[in-house]
Amino acid sequence: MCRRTITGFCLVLLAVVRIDAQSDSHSRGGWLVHIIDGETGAPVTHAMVQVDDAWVLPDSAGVVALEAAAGSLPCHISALGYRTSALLLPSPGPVTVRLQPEALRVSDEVLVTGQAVPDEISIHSDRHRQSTTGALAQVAGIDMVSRGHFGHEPSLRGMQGARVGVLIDGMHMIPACVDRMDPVTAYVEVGNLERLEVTKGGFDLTRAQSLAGSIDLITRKAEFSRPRGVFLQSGYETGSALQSWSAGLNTAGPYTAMRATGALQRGGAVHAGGKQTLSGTGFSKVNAKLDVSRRLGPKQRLDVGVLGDRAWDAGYPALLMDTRKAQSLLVSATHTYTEAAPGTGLKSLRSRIYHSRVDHWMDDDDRDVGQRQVMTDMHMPMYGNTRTWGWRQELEAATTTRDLRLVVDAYRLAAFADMKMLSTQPDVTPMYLLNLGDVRSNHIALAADVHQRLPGGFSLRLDTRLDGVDSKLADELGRRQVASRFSAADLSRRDLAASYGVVAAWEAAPRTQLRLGLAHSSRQPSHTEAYGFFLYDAGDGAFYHGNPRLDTEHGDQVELGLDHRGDRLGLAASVYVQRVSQYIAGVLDEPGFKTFQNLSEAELAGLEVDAALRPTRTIELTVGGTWTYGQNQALDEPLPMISPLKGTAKLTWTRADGWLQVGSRLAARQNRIARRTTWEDVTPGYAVVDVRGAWEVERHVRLQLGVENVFDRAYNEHLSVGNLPARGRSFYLTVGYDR
Ligand SMILES: [Cu+2]
Repeated sequence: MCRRTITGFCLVLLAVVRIDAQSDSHSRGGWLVHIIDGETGAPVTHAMVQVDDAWVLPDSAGVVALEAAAGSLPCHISALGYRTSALLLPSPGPVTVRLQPEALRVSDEVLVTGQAVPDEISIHSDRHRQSTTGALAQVAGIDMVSRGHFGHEPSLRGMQGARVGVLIDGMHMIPACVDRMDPVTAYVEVGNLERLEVTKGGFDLTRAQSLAGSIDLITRKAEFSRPRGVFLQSGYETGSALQSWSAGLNTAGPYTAMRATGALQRGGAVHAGGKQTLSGTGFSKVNAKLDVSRRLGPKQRLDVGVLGDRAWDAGYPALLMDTRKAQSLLVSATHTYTEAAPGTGLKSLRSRIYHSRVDHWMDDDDRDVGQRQVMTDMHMPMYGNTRTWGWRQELEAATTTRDLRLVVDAYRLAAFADMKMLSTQPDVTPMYLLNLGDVRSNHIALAADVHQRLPGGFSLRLDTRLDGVDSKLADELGRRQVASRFSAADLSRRDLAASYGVVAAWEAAPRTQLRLGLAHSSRQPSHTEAYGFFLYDAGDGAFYHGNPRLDTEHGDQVELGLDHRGDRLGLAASVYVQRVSQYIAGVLDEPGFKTFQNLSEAELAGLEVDAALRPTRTIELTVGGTWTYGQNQALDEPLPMISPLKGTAKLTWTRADGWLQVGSRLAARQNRIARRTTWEDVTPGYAVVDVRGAWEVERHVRLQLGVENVFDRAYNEHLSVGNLPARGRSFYLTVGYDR
């Protein structure tokens, strides 16, 4: 996508307002300030009155009561959509302040700055991944959206954000950054990643409500089989001056096992292809994880886990701001009952309670706000947090021909985000607003998954999920902000949504399966889509407003799949089409401002192919390709953030003590771009070559090394916001000790 800038953004103007002051003997104790719209006379309830350093809010009639002070009282009154007023309140008494409406304007002049250039998506060997992002990017159908060289967000089958369910061990953790700097995938270090459970399409609904599918990051837990395990690892990558250290241990007795790990990472300036160096791309991060498992007799087990992460000074060159600090914590307790004997009936019962919390601070202190074209001369420090309390109950049962899974997935969310606008000009009054005015929501979902085996190699899988959500805005200022655009009746919502899917499979030949899936998926609006206020999106340079009147989005999809797992040849292919109705997207209200609306229809389709050929026992050739198509039917243009045709080819040579791989990543030019909903530009295709290997130099000591982008190609992914360049030639070396 391209980087365009808006000129002439003028947010706050100082104006002189008329003050009608009346003497009133009954209120000599102070001032009673009535704040009204200068044109309509309606009370402006979302105004903010600043006296010295304190902010005061008006009541529902637009009235502010101020304490008496000696002489006249200077104050500032600001409200979004009005000129800010600086005034001197005369002697105590009732005062009416008429605010002059001031549309927040963006000039029509649009400049294109900077040329099209790259972002980074690293793909590592299947067996020795260096990062969670790299592991995700290897999955056919997943691409990473980047806004910097840190915190990449997964895109699944052309969809991102709330359309993809991202979980940690089946638990919900809700990002706190309204600019999407903190995807949940950033919180699981690759050393703690046991596996990725990626569900594409709407065919497994036990994890989350989603149209594209879900990504569950299954973490490593304490192992009873390792009484005294120790692991140490240290690595360096030249492409982003990335240093990483991690250490951990695993202890186990007959009844208790414990695993603890800690990791530290520090990245610097990124070296992009063609000898460019990008500034403002560094980050620092620490991560710690502790898991304790206790056996309670032969059938029961208790697991307690804590996952903490803290990142600071992470640069996002494509956005207006950088992360100053981001911290998260996830604590959980799980009780598992397992029926040891195989057979029919109850197999297992798992109960989990958890709490996750995310805090996020970002600012533009490292940016020259006088030079930028959006919000010129304005610093906008922002803070956000989310708190989630969850309960997940899972029951598994089986008969000889049927497997059954029932899930209760419930959580309660509190989400808050605010922003200050501090001008560098001394005569401009600061402003304060809530991007999320303390959203409180309760979610409960019941899901069932039935797998029925039929004669003749056929099987059927049925999935259903019913989601109930009840949400409201709790903060008084937040309520007023949203009520100023909608009505008081829109400050809470409650709705139900059903999703269902069926997959018919046929074992057409030994180790060969054909699949046909049909699904109807529902996605209720996210808390930011419903209640967000003044959210800046770097993708189109617009400020977004939530819409509490949004309807549930629905997807109807069909998928055909083929799997073959032979000795010499493995093949997995799928083709899908999804029609989305009530598609939620931002619609322009006035230049620079959008509100989320339901659009009539969008369509997505795609093809994913992965093949592996093993001509000998030590040589393997793997090729993969994905093609994704997205069309916004309502606006008659391509959907934004859709990857072009992409492919990989890798040749791997394996020995007992290591392996060596030469691989290539290819992407075609993306000509299908969104111009109305997003400012995209055509992204040229690229081909890069990587060489990787691993070698066990000694017992327990393993080296991983390689060169990415061997020919130092300058390129960027289409999903790189602001055409942020990808890394150029990068050497990496990791030394690990594990016993
Ligand atoms: Cu942020």
